Amino acid sequence: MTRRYYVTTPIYYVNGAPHIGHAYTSVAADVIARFKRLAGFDVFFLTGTDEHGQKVEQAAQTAGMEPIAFADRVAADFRDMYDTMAISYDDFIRTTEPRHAEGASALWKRLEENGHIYLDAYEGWYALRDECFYGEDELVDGPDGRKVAPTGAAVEWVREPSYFFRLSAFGDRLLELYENRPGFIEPQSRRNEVASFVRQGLRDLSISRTSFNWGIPVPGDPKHVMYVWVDALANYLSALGFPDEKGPRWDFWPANLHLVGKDILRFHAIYWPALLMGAGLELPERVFSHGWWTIEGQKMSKSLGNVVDPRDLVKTFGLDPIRFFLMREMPFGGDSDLSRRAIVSRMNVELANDLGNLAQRTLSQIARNCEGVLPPQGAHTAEDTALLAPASLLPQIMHEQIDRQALTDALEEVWKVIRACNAYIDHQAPWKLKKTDAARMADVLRVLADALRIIATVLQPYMPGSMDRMLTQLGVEAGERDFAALDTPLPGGRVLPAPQGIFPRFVEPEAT
Ligand code: ME8
Repeated sequence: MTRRYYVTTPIYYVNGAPHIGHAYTSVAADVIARFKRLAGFDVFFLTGTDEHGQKVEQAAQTAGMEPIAFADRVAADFRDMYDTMAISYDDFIRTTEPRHAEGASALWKRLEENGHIYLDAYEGWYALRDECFYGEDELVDGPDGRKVAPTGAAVEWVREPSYFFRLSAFGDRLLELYENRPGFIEPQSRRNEVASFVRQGLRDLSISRTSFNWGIPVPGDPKHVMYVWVDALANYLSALGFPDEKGPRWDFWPANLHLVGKDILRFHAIYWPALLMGAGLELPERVFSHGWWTIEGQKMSKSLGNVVDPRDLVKTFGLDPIRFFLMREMPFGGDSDLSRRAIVSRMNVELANDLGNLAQRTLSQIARNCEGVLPPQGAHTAEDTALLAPASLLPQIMHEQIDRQALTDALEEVWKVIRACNAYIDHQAPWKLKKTDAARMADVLRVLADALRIIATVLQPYMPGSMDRMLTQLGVEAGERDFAALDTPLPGGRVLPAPQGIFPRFVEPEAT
């Protein structure tokens, strides 16, 4: 039976254009999804857009548009960004779709039937930017002396009739969950933060609003719309056809991984499992929250005018260098800075020098000295084995890292092998062997081609386009590119296409 793997990104608000933060989470999920597919898993990779709520309603008003027309436009822009970034999602869910309203309403009804919802009135603070209710004790002093949310978002006092979810009743069960399943929230430091928040005691959660109507109507009481976070979280179920638990996609539940930014961990690690427990549904295996990008040392914000559209970076540097940079630069889970200098340095050192040159040197020597034909595998010397043995362990080692979302470490593992290949080629000097021992020269080039095949295969999830070209240049056919295919050596004698550089150096245009 094929093993299943269900990975999700957050569904992004359509109040503004997609930016590098959205691209980052989605590229990371894409790397994981592509890796699992190469390892033979049946993958369902879900992403989409979060289109309801006051924040989106206000953005539509500012744009002078109906909310749905506005949402259509921004959702289309997200898909365009995804196409540019080569995000291989299996489904893109929009919370304004009927299938989603059905799933979210069904979740609500289950919670109601199970006695976890009651009607009352909410009186307290609300931060529109975060779409989040905050307790008085959570507020902090803002720059102008006014109280703001811990995230810095402005808060307003809200008073309206509201349905509540009995979140307070789930504190112990949540703490038990964090205790019994230490991998449920990662990284560990964030898990500890969440656990201490829960330990302080949870208040019931207001889950409907009456002061605007851009949302999913509450079943049986359409004066209320669902709180946008209950609506949004339900996407992970509705995309699988919930409440139809006999449908073809339902087997993917529970999700293996919800990938989120650290800003929305509270919703995924507290509210979401509590809602699922309340509805009697299985819990996801894991919630991983990654860190934050700043731009040239500053927080990215509309007011600073430094919001980065990933499509602009792709135009300047190319797609795969940007995907590589995003996955390589930020230790997964930590924070990092995006700067032009850092991008250029990664491109020129790690892609052009380390990997690009290695491929170019190997392939051009095969073209020149082996008549462009892949040599057969020869008998391996101890040095050949010392290179190939660790290379052949890459799929397995990286798989374990990918399952922990150690996406940067996995790249480092590949680079160890790339550096070893560069040392090997310098030491073996096949260009000198041409005259003295042509047979050994062919063996050396074949060893390098085999190592490169492994390298290019395992890097496909990170840089699909360039690795596709590299595999083609190495004579690897379309059906021979997954991990299982690595067990079968390529037959010698394949005619290789003329080698072409894959990672050109980036040269800054002369300052004028
Ligand atoms: O929160 N660095 O949507 P959102 C890294 N609709 N990642 C960043 C980032 C940055 N500077 N800025 C944004 C929402 N992100 C809800 C989610 S899910 C059921 C509902 C990424 O449009 C990161 O993944 O505000 C963060 O969690 C997400 O964008 C927030 O996107």
